[in-house]
Amino acid sequence: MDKHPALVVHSEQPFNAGPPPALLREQYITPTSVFFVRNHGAIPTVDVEPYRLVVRGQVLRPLALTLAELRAEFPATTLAATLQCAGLRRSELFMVKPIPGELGWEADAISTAEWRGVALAAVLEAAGLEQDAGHVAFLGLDTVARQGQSFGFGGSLPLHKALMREVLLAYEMNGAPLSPVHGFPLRVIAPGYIGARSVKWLGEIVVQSEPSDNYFQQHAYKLFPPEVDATTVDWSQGEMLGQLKVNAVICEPGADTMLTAGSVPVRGYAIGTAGQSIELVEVSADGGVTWKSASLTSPRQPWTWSFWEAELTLPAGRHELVVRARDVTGDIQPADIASQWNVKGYMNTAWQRVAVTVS
Ligand SMILES: Nc1nc2c(c(=O)[nH]1)N[C@H]1C(S)=C(S)[C@@H](COP(=O)(O)O)O[C@H]1N2
Ligand SMILES: [Mo]
Repeated sequence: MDKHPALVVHSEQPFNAGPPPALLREQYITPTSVFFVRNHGAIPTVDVEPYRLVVRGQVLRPLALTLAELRAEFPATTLAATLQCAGLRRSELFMVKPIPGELGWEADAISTAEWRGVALAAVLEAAGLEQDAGHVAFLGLDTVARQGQSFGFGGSLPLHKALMREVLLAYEMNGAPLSPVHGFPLRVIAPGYIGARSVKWLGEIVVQSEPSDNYFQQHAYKLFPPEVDATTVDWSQGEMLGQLKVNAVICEPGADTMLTAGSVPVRGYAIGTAGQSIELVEVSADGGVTWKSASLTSPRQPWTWSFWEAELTLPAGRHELVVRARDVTGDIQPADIASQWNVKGYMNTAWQRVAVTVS
C-alpha cells in the first residue's frame, strides 16, 4: 500500500489511518497516498476474472455484470467528491466523556478525490425497479467479525438518494484504478452522505423496501442523544446516519503550537450539510466573542469541501482559536461540544477550538 509515511495509524488490524491536518490541507484534491483509510475488517483481494457485480432484490431484471460490461454498457462520469467518516473529530468528544472501544479520529477522517465510474442510477435503470423499492442496499466483499458472527460490511441509501446522478459506482480514483485499500475493483461513492454508505469492494446491490439489515446500518452508525450511554443504550433505537452536517476545521496552526506575536495565518477546510457548498467561514481569536470572515480559496461547488484561510493578529499570550461555517442553505454549527457527545462518537460538528501559545 503506497501510503505517505506521515499518516497517523489509528489501528494496524484492521488498517485505519489519516493524514496530519497540515498535510491534508496542502492539496484540494487529496493525493491517493495521503487519502485517509477506514476499514472494519481485513482488506480483501478481489480477482477481476470471476468478479460479478450482482444486482437483485426488487428489480425486474436481476443483473450479474463483469467489470468490462460495467465499463462498456454504461456511460462513464468523473466527479470530484469529498468522503467524510461519521467519526471525524471524535477525539474531541473524548474530552467531554470517554467513548470506550472507538478509534480516536481527529480532523483526519476526510479527504477529496476525483472519482470515475458509472452512475448508480443508470445501473438501477437497467435492472428496472419494482413498485415497493424504497432503499438500495450494498454489500462489500470484505469479512467483518461482530457479535460472534462474520459478514460483509454493508449499508444502504434511500432510493431518492440512490437515484441522484452524483452517486457513483466508482472504479477509478484520481486517474488510476482503485487501490485495494480503497475498494478495488468497485466501490460506491455517495457524496454528501457519511463515508460508511460508500461501500468498498462492492459485491451486491440489493433493492428492497427497508434500509439494510447489516450491522453497520442497524447498530453502528446510529446517532443517540447525549444522555444515552453504554449502560442505557437500546440499539433498536437511534437515528440511522445519512446526510453529513456542516462542519469546519482549523488545519494550521496545530493545537499547542508555539507562535510569534503578530500576523498569524490560519487555514483549514469546511463542508456543507449534505454536500452543499460553503457560504461563510469565520474565525475567532478570543474563544468565540469576536469573529472575522475567512477567504474561501476553492471553487464553490457541491460535493467537495471548501478550503479557507485568514490572517489573525495575535499578541503574546495563550489564545483559543475558533472556527465556524455556514453553508448555502443557511445551516450553521452548534457552539457547544457537550451537546454533541453520543455513545458511539459520531458527527461532532461543534465549533472547533484550538489553543495556541504566542510569545
Ligand atoms: N466494504 C467496506 N466498505 C467500507 C468500509 C469497510 O470497512 N468495508 N468502511 C466505510 C467507512 S466507515 C468509510 S468512512 C469509508 C472510508 O473509505 P476510504 O477507506 O476509502 O477512505 O469507507 C466505507 N466503506
Ligand atoms: Mo466511516
